[in-house]
Amino acid sequence: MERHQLKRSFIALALFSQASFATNFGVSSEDKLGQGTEAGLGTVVNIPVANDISESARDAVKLSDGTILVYNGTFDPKLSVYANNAWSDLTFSGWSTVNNGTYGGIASDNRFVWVTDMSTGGDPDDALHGIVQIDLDGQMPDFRFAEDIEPIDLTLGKDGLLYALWPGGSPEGRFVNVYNPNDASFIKTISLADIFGHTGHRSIAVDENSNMYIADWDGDIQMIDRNGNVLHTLDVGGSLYDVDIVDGKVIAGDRFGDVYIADLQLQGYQEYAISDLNAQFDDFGHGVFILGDSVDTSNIIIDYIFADDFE
Ligand SMILES: [Ca+2]
Ligand SMILES: [Ca+2]
Repeated sequence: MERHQLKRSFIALALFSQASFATNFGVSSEDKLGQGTEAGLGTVVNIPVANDISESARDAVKLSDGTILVYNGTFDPKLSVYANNAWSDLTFSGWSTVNNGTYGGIASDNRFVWVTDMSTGGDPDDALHGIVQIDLDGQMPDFRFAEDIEPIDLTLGKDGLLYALWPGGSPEGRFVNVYNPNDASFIKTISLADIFGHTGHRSIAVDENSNMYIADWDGDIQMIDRNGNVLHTLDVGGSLYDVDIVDGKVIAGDRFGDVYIADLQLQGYQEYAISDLNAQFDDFGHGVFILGDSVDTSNIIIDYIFADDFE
């Protein structure tokens, strides 16, 4: 091998090993969006306060074109859309959540957006609850479904199904309802109470094999398969706000400004304070939501998944 070829393969190796340690991820915390890697959240933007009464931004999801959607508020939230360095807002009558810091979930397949909706006071419509679907293309009327539950988090699984964690209250999140996002039809209920007992759960993420990752206030991330078998438990210690599968990692945020990045088998994790990753975040630490990814469901055949997995 000639010298320039050697040099080139050395550079390629160096780039590869650097890439293998970098996780691309983002957070929503302190009414800011931060994006970057474990080496630093180099991009931070302020989320506009959506209402006259200050309501904090909650969870957020990133579309494949880089557009970011934020569950922005509590009793009268906006769907705040960040694209081309500019913000715009959408909303839906009666959309609201109980004001617990960890509540509020959002997911998207790049066209439709799903958000959790709970029963709250205020306008008469605010008592309505379930899952709200919003069409970013504005072609299909936005609507509410799953009106028999009050979800505190939801996720579009990498398997193409929509999972909602419910109810609120204490202990919260004892059940997961599964829906077909193509037609909002109900598929099944999974009882976390049957698996873990009478204990609370705060957030859910789901991989392409329908394995569920459940994040808890006591600091556990639990991996369970579609039949309810507990595969792994990882105790990261923090009071967890949110969990997502991003860039091939399980990433959770906690109550005090920390992010936990684990492998998909939950064999180990690294902990980062977001204030160390960018000084615009407060050293004191505030609740951290993980910026989830949209899921392209166009090549996923839902009928096949439930013929196999949900009988
Ligand atoms: Ca409501
Ligand atoms: Ca999230």
